[in-house]
Amino acid sequence: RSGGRSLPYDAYQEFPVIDDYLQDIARRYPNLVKLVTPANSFEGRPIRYLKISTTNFEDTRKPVIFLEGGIHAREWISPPTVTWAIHKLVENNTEPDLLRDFDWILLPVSNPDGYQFTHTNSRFWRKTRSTVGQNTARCPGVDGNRNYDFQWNTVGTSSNPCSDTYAGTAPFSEIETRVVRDIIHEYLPRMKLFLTMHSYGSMILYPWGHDGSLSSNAFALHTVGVAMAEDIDKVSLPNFPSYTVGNSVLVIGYAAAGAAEDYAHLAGVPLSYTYELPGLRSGLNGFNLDPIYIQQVAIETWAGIVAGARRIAQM
Ligand code: ING
Ligand code: ZN
Repeated sequence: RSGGRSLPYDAYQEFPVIDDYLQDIARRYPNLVKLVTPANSFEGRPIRYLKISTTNFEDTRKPVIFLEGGIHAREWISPPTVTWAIHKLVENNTEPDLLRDFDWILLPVSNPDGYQFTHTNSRFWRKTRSTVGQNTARCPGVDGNRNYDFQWNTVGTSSNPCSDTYAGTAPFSEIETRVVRDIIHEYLPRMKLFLTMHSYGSMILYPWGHDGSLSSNAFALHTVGVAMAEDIDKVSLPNFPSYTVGNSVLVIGYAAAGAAEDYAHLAGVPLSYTYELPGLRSGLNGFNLDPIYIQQVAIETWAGIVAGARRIAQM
């Protein structure tokens, strides 16, 4: 376990190590950090997030920024970008305005069962690990990013439980997506920025992801998206591709209904994005970003988050 020390960023960590880190941070910084465990996963692991606020989280009218990672189990570079945000807000704060001006919700591993399964059993597992309804022991799991209740199971999804994009038996059939849904609704209308961290492709995607149309807030979504991408590219490496910003369907090339990005935006979060973090290789190898790059991606992604936050402050 992390035992009072900062999480290592030279290797991908198993779920219990990340979970111990969250508990440890909450113990070490009780005036700044509150640990919340709203539910356990299908297999009984704690789904935890941190609420970070210099004042009483529930009393302030500060805008809330919500970072979520690890819904897709194999996208290993996702959780460290969220834990690095914790590190930069709490353990090594060099941007005091970000605590002065915002409250933060940080959920590094929303799908702990799938994430741990990729460490112990099957590296390229994507979904949850639930076995209810259609999900049998033969074909467990639901695609968390197809399980939200907006245009559910209409496009880019499958009704076959063996598929990697299985939408589930019903919207929000998964506890892992209900947890994210409940956070969004609890902190609206204060929640101004929602980022769901995926890999890979070096893209910043915004709604609508189910049909490629633009939301009424598209101008702000694009402007803030470009600001985030520019600040990432400024501190990125020469061998990393630069970020592409745009509507999800236009940029990634396929439509998908029931995604977190669309649901958060529909619910009322004005700035809702899917980050596709760098992969550097093609096919499944893209999910195996060399661990020498974990810290680099964490640092540059934090630059993007900072840019997004500071744009909110100006809005
Ligand atoms: N990518 C996202 C996915 O769930 C996405 C991309 C998001 C497409 C939202 C459409 C809408 O397929 C990854 N890497 O999972
Ligand atoms: Zn993903």
